[in-house]
Amino acid sequence: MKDSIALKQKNLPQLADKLACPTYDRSQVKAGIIHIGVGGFHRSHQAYYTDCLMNETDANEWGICGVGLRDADRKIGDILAKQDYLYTLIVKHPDGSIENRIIGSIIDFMLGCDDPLPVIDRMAQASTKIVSLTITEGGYNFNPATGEFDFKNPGVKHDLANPNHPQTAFGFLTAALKQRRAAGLPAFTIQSCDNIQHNGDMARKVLLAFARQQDAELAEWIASEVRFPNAMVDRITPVTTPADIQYLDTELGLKDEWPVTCEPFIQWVIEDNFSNGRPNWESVGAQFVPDVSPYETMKLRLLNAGHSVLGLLGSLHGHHTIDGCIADTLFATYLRRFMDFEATPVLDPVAGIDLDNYKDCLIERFGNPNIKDNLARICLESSSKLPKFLIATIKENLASGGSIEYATLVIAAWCYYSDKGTNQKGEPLEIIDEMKTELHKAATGTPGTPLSFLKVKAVFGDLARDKTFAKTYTSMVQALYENPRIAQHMQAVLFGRQ
Ligand code: CS2
Repeated sequence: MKDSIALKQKNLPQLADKLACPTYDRSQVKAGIIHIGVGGFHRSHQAYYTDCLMNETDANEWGICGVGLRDADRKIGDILAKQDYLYTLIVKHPDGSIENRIIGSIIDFMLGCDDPLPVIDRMAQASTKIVSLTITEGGYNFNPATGEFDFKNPGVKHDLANPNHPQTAFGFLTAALKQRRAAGLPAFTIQSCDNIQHNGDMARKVLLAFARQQDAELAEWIASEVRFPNAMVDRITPVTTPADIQYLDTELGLKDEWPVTCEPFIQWVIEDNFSNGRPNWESVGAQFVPDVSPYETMKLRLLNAGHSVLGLLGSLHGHHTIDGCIADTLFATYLRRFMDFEATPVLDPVAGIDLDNYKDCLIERFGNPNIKDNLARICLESSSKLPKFLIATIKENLASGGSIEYATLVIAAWCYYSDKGTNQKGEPLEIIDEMKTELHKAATGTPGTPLSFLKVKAVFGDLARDKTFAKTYTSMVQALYENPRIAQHMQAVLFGRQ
């Protein structure tokens, strides 16, 4: 058997007849963008758009230098370095067809936890125009119920005491901006690509809170010079599996140690608000708009919330993937009703978007049988996702007298899941959540105190004090503890209680 070809710059000519490869001269590309958090999503989304741009136009100044801040990022850094920062994007269509393409827009990677200084210097260089972020919802370090910055975070405490040896994104950004200011260089743009409502405003708020504690004058300069565009980002990107790596080897004779798989759908709606220039991403499909809020809210409250609805109910039931849930009519119907009866009534209209089509398309995307999106990924860090994805919808429906039953059952299911750590068959669930211990502790009080789970104020705020919610939730959680077969409770919501 012929040996597989290792993914490397020098092997691209050999690979070009097997799959799409960068058509630009990568040796000419400079890193105008530094990106913190090079996970699958960055690689299927921003790096993909930028690769398209480089293939189609002259955009050499907009290459990406990846940055990892945690020791856990060492693996991706090592693999990318070995592969000249190239990787394969495996786009899986619902009909089973697959498009493979090698992405070349990332041209370097630096690990900040080993030595922060070179990373700070790189951010402070004149050639850096944008620092973009996918640091997850939790990475913004705010209390989800109050929205205030958490100064008790050990990383933040460390960075305030050691401004030249930071650990957190806030520490790195502040140190780099300080250098730029001292050198008389223009500020870079800070571009959030996380699933947070008003992600740019949030990045601005938390960075300023941090910077004010460190250097009030610098904070003022940041406030006036740095732009933080809000954006809605979208592409479903499941976790890469060994089977994906094997597929490239078997089908294409290509050795890529960490490819990325994703769905064909992609969307990026961005506010045109940049401090120091930007790539023309609109020429490859991104949309620049004056106000991104309605797009963000629609996506977070329908797609991301829809994922959480299926993720938590499905985990309890014993489903493993999102497409597995959609193949189950009860779950697909429940999701659609949640979207129609609870999420949509509290959404503002979105210019140019027919919400019915958007929802049809979401159900189709979720049902893509080739995107085996694991429920463990969906439920990961639910404590930082649910306040914005789902609880916001409940609160708005309580205020307007709308329906809350569909979403409330999900909170009751989350309580049971956090308490038992198993599905309804007693099989263990993989739960990864920064607040796991706190959630578990609160949930275990449920049998004696039905509202016990809602004591986690950072997640629920004052929700327990709302009489309508407390009543609905109490009856649901009690019924669930008596009989954990979630499908029966979903049916009760769908068809009314007997
Ligand atoms: C998911 C998102 O993490 C989650 O809960 O809903 O990762 C989702 O797949 C992306 O936002 C899709 O754009």
